[in-house]
Amino acid sequence: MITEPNATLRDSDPDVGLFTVLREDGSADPAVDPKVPADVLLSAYRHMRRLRLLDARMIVLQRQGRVGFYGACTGQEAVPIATGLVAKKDDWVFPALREQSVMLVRGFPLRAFIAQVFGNSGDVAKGRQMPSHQSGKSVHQVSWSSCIGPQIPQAVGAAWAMKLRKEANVAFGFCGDGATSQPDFHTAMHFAATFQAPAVLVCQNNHWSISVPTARQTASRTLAVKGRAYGMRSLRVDGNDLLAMYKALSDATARARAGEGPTFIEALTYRIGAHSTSDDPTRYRTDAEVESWKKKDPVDRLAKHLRVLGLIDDAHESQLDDELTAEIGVAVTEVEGMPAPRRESLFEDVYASPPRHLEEQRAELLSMPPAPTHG
Ligand SMILES: Cc1ncc(C[n+]2csc(CCOP(=O)(O)OP(=O)(O)O)c2C)c(N)n1
Repeated sequence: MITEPNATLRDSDPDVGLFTVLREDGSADPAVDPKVPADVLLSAYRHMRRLRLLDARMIVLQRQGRVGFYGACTGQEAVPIATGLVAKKDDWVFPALREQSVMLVRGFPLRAFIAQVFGNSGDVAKGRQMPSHQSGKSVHQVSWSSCIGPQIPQAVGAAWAMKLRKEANVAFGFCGDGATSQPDFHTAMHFAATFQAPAVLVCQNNHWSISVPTARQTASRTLAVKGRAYGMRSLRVDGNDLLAMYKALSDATARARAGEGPTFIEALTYRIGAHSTSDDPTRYRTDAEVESWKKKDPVDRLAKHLRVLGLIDDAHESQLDDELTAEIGVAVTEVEGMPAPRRESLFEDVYASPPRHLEEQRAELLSMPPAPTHG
């Protein structure tokens, strides 16, 4: 890991610097410690552990044929959880593949989150999206689109609207390293910097875009440097370091709210698991590489820090795991028992007054016996 000695949040040299707070012994570098209150640290830890357990459970459900698809963020939990803690109520979040969980930190119910994966009547989107594409209007989070890249222009557009309305809100936009090769990324970065949109744009550089390594994605030494080329404050942050991400995101949002424009953050991290349940990563990367990143696991690193601070111990950790496992188990059982979305919901939410042909189709559908339920 490249660590700039006495790293601060200056962006003078983002192509070699890496902002890190947590040290190997679990202590925080006093020169840059953001001094996050203990209750926030414990909340971050709880959310990270819950997400780790939730992802593992959902993958098992997919393997058992109980849900169709799942995309986990194992190894990348620090970025979404820090975002959820930093975001304010009226901010908007435009996640990419690995940031759906931001909404859980902002109060979206776990059951509704899981129901989206089942696509049943507990899903606020009525089963209309692919699994793992959660959204929640109540927590200002849109669904990501399976197309790679559009989250960045969407976030910048929302941020631009916030600026025009003179609101002190922020739009968070996410992408992976693969998305930086998409035209959408460059159009949005250019617009955000030129018009000083209050956006916080985060690229989770997890080193792989399915089977394509980041080195094949760019000739630049880093991705952070791309933001600088557009004239935007850009920094490279240890994405497996909850404290570093919390500090970087807090500073970026404070600047955006103060009218000081957008920030681009390259968060260096690693996808420990498969790209999705449709992928076999052993076909393109080595076990040794995965093992080396497991040593930098973001959940373990925060746990070590909390132990150093005396905030958790073995008993606390095992009690927390039991509690979270039970919470997830109860939620899965309850959600799995929910019926499919009402079939007439197919005709809802598009037209304020449905046209005659749709009314006819709806009546025809309802005149038929319902499809048999499986289970
Ligand atoms: C426009 C487009 N091209 C290709 C794909 C196929 N695809 C799905 S996910 C993915 C990789 C995305 O990699 P990255 O942006 O690095 O995010 P990560 O999966 O690593 O989080 C690709 C190429 C797609 N969905 N959309």
